[in-house]
Amino acid sequence: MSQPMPPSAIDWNNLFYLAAYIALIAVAIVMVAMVYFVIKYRQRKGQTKFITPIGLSKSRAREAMIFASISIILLLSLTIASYRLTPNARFPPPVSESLVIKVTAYQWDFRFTYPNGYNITGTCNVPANKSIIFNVTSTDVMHGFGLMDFRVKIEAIPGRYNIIGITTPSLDGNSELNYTIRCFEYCGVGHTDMSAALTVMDPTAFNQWLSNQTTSNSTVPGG
Ligand SMILES: [Cu+2]
Repeated sequence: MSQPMPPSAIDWNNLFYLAAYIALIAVAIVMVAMVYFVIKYRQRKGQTKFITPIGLSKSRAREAMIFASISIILLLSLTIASYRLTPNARFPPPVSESLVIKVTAYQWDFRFTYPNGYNITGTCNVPANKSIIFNVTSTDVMHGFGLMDFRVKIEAIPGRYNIIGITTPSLDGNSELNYTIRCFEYCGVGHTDMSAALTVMDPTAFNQWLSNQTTSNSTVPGG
């Protein structure tokens, strides 16, 4: 069974394709006009080399204003649309409605700390259909915490916390879903292998798993 696409990825893809199509249409109009005018106004035999400059007529000025306005409206709309992406990774739902996981990046791994204090490296288990807030920091150098399947990425910086949110998809008949967490900041010789798994579980199974974990069987903190 194929893995369902996370909601944030669907929204992101739609916006990306919309922007790409608008850009393609704009490029096509410019290219066609350019070729047309190059042929139409090419230098003919016996013609003076330079065209005398002409003042901008009122109708030309109006045309220029209209085209500039269209561009401004299009670009502003895309900017607003990118902020209104739902769910927006930068503005996750409140902490009370989310599972908050602390992510500590270090050379060269990610450590995940759950609200009960349990921490683990390698795999981050999360429940399906839930808002997850990652509270991301680093203990040594700058790293990047990226979940490309969700189209989200945030810097992991020593001495500060950066927040990024995702909404996990429903399992859709799968027993679990697997995604890859990767470091996206060149952080030393181990950077290439700095990755972890994000496993989306059935919420009941997740709660059972988490309640079976205690701080004493946590993996030894590294870095
Ligand atoms: Cu790294």
